[in-house]
Amino acid sequence: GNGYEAWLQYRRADRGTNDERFTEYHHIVASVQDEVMRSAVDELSDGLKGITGRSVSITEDAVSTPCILLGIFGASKAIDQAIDADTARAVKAEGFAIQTDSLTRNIAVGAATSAGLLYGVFHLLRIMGAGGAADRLSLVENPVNPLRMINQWDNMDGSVERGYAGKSIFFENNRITGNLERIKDYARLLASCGINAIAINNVNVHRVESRLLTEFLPEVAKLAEIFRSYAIKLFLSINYASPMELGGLPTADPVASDVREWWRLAASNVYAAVPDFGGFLVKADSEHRPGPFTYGRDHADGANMLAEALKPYGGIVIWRCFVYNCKQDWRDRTTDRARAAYDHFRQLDGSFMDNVILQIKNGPIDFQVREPVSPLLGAMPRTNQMIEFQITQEYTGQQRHVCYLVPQWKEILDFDTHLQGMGTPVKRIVDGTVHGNPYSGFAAVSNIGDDTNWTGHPLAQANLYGYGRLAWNPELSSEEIAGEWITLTYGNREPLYGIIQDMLMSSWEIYESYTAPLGVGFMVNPDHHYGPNVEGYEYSPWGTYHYADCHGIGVDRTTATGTGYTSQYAGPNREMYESPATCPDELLLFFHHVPYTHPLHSGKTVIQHIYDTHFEGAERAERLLAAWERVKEHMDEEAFRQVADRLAEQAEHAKEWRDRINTYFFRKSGIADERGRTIY
Ligand code: BDP
Repeated sequence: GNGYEAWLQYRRADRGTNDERFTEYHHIVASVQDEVMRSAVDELSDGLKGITGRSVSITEDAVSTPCILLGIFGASKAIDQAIDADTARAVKAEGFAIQTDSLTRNIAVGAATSAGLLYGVFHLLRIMGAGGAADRLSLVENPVNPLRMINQWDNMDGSVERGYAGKSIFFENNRITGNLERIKDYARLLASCGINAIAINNVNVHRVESRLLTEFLPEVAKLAEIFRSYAIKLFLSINYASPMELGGLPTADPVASDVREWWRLAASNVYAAVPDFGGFLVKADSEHRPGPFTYGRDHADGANMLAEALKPYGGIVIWRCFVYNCKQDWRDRTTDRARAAYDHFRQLDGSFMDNVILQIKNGPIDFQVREPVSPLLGAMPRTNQMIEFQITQEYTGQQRHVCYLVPQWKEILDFDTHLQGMGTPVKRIVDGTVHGNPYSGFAAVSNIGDDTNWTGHPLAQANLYGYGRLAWNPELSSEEIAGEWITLTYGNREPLYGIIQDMLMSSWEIYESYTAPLGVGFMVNPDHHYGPNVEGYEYSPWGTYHYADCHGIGVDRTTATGTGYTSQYAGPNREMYESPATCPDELLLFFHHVPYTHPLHSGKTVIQHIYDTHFEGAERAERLLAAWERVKEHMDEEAFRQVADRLAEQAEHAKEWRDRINTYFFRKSGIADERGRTIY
């Protein structure tokens, strides 16, 4: 196939003997109450048609068994009879219960809301698609994270910032698209893996996108309507200087009364057009974007002013913490970009309104292949926080290279911050349980565009799917998520299933091995960030340095002799990172400047590690292509080709990475590869 249906193909399951049972189900019982329930019923009916190959009937009352019953607890008699009260009580707002009656074999999907019902239907279809057992279903699911959000970095000219899969599906020629079908299909994909919020425009808001808030509101309302029918709330990224740009005011100072009034009016207009509007996403005082600093105000002043405007309508402000000085000098080692978010925000704990959420990137720098966890996560007990991931592969191969990111996200979520003693992992902070926050969750930058297969690289679909699944339940394993995705997308026949599973599970490690070593980051071409360039960012003012010279490499971020960044972590982590003896190898150069001959825990020296990983990485990239060749006979030509072409490019490009990095360090250090391999 061309990849458009992604994981919603509703193909017949290949493995397992139970799937045949599902062909009995071609009768849905539901009384549709609203548009979300309409979506649930439509989806179930389409899905059943695909999976069973039979036509499906929908009635309000059960006319034959076995059937699939859908309903809201307390509103549907059939559901209240099918699902006992204790089970029903365990289902929260967006959750659901699924139960098979052993006598009638009826499957009941019950929920407290239509959103829950929609998720329940997608879950049932996932089970059916994977050949699960229809006759024994008995489960309750509730999402772990309240906010499960997608950020589009789409511009109204149709381009997508850091987009690697074509143009925007939302905008073209400085207007909102008329192709609403595609947006509906996107909403289906998102809802099917549990996403419940989306910001449709780039965090870098240009003049034209500011007008989404004003003159484009009628079209925004149409998009909101589509997402609403899939239980997804729409947000807009706003420009902090809108009162000046759109309103002609002389200032955007958050304490100025006309500025406050401008935002109050803007909010009231948005809610008139979109009654369930989610709120604003804000990048302020970052990378040349306007913000409260211009007026000598802090970020709490800025965020609260917007929060006040949204409060009467239940809206929220999502305020990004990606704030740093992008004009830092590499010679000045007293400033450190890694420190910036914590230094700016930590002191403001307790001063944000309760409908403000701080959105914090997973690491302190910028979505590198490997970074420590941002020390700001969890460090503001009286402030709502959510984590921001990057699904789009800006620094992880730009959807030309395969890089399954779920294992990276899992490591971050499982990281123990020690903020409330041992056992305070990031996942418990961002789900709101550690500090009891009213708002919390996940956000991530989308990786889709108008390419037919959505993500350019077909295997990159696994990242979008995996992000949603992980936001729903961070306890799912990377293997489980990959397994679901492979089964739903390609089926679960061997050897195909096992080959793709191995490729995905090894891909992050492979990518890391031939790119910037040991957590030092960057070493990419400036601006577009694709491909190797060891000194591309070394002497420009972005705060992204590795300080390599003829003696050694790495950034001294210790408290004893470096930038003091390590002091932003709680005790045990601070100690672990402070000393090269306890710092994990994979982050050594993020925290320490060491000689090339420094021995790692692995027993290798830093320089030999660089050589070995780069030779191995390039070889392993080549083996990915060889592995893919073995699935050729098990899938159609187009699906095979799309991946094969990219893997060929990756294998070539990995060699370029290997040679650039190895040569650079060979020349700098003058130390030969102990295995005598050729370094160009
Ligand atoms: C960086 C991107 C840049 C974004 C920025 C952000 O290179 O395009 O605008 O992050 O997150 O990763 O605001």
